Amino acid sequence: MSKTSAKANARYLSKILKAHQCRDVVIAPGSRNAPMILAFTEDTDYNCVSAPDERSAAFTALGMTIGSKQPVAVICSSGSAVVNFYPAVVEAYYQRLPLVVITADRPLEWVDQGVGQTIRQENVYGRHIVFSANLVRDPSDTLARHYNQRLINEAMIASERGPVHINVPFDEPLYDLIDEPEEDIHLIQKLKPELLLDEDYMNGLAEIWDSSAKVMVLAGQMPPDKWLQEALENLHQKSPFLVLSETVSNLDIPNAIGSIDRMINTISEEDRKDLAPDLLITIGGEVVSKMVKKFLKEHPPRYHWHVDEAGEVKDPFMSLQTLIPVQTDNFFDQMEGFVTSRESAYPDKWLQVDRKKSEGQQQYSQKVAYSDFKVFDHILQNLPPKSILHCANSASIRYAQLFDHNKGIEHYANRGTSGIDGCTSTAIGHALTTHAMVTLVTGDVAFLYDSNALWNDRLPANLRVIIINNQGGNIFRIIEGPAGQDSLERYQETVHTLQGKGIAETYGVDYQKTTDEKELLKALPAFFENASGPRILEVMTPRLESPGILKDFFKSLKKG
Ligand SMILES: Cc1ncc(C[n+]2csc(CCOP(=O)(O)OP(=O)(O)O)c2C)c(N)n1
Repeated sequence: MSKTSAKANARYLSKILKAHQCRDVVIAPGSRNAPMILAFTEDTDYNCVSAPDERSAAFTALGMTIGSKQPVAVICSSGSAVVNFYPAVVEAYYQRLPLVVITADRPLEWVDQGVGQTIRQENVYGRHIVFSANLVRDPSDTLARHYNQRLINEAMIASERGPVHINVPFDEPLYDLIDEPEEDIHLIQKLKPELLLDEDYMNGLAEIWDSSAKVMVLAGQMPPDKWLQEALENLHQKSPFLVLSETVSNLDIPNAIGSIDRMINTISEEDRKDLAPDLLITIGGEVVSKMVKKFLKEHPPRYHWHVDEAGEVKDPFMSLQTLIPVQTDNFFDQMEGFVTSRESAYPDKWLQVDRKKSEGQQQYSQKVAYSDFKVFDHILQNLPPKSILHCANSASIRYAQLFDHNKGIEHYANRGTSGIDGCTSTAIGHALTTHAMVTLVTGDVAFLYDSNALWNDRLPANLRVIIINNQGGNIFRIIEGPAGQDSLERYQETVHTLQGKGIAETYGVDYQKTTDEKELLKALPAFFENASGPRILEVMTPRLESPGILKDFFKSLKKG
């Protein structure tokens, strides 16, 4: 007979979570959480990962939610362990990822009483969590048992909107195991209806669409969605429109401009006016491109709709008028039935300009000196087909946005809060849930910051980490503002001579370093071959020259 924890709350969690499709659990060590460690690890339905650093553990779990598209639990002990989950909680909040945070707690009676590892854990994630449950300790009557089970169900249902927190107080004994008992577990499921707009709404929206000569869809961060792609392509056949697709939107359609900055930053003011839409429809999450935000603020559309199933107002361009709270693919499917069939030169014109920019970029890439720009070009060209690319914040994802990408590559970045604190852990979590190759391209500071990501017991062999080591935060040499300041090198760029070799050795990860283009080109193909463990490639690049080469790139496209 299988064993489980003697603590009822730990058993309820392990039984209810799997009924809500949660099968992956990342566990940070501790004693207060021992009942949950026992309940989850004794249950063979769960895939458990051990990660000692709570911040990395939570980001690893977050990466697993991206890969599995299911809720993933992360469990820790009490005290400051709990607040080390916070960075991943906020990232999950803004990316709406189903991170299920389970924290062990001391009995409530001991909070603020000078007892070790005890803090105010109830509702500790404040306004960055979609649901917080504080379970009753050792539920001894029917009502208390029902209450705890209902709260766990509620949390799991809420996790489809973002991170949830379940705080679970335990007192000693913590380690008692019992035979799996026969006990009633209360399950609540939520149905997910396909929502459609009624005809009156659709007629009104279609009228605006038909009256708008220039219709633009701007796609922010989202996972690959073939239904949405199909819906957009069908609608485009009937009434053509232009799509600006951020790299992390994972949209792969013919009428899309993927390198938004390359276009917007290199056309004349007159052309920008011409590109500005009459009707803007935004979909997806965060938008990386600062340039598109500036462009749309300077050239506000006449109409702006935001399609978001959750119906939350997001208005970075200060132009939103209509919030459309239905599934995005359904909306465009429906739209196709209501708009009038027509021709439009608008998308073709800009797609042609984009092709020219792409040619200009290829020419520039060929002649440009060794730099971050050049290195990105080579990396992106060498990525294995049908693989997954994670880009760290911040220069990595910004460079990635400038290039045309090979079809079939999925793109991810922690753009919920744009932190550098969990990019490696997130990529590792994602790699743990897939057989595809997962490549993380990261700056040196982001890599060093999250080096504890490698401290887990299940480092995936399909992980490849490329550190672009430009000896500091090169982004601060690129953006306007810090570049001319005395504070730049010490306080923003944080110039250093650190390298990843020692970290790789500590964690037993295969490591290689390249210092010029020739070495890089030689290393890349072998680096991406299948291997028995993860690999790190550190690419040394010139910190002073790279920002200038990026600026020259934009200048050269402006001229062309
Ligand atoms: C947790 C956190 N702290 C600080 C920042 C501000 N920040 C943004 S990018 C960056 C430097 C990144 O440097 P690196 O990883 O070397 O990438 P590079 O810019 O050189 O490509 C910093 C400190 C942040 N985004 N997140």
